Amino acid sequence: MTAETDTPQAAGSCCSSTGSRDGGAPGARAGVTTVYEVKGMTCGHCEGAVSEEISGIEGVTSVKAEATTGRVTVTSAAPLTEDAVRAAVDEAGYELVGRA
Ligand SMILES: [Cu+2]
Repeated sequence: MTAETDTPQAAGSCCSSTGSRDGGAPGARAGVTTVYEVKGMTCGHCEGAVSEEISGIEGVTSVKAEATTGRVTVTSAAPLTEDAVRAAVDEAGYELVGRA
């Protein structure tokens, strides 16, 4: 029962060592945050599975999944298509309901 999520964010640091997947625009650090509703998550493993798949979408910088609410907060450099998110959620074995 750990509440650990796999978010590679160093606390308060501007120099994270998470690699440089987006070699593009250093100005677009704020990005877009969208909350989605996902059906079927029941525990931390579910959260992890969903987070991992959505993290794989190009441009996604942060994912926070909550099984208790069914909400997944996604931050990305640019707006994502719902199809891309749906495909990722589907890949993880859950169902995207839509935007929360
Ligand atoms: Cu689970």
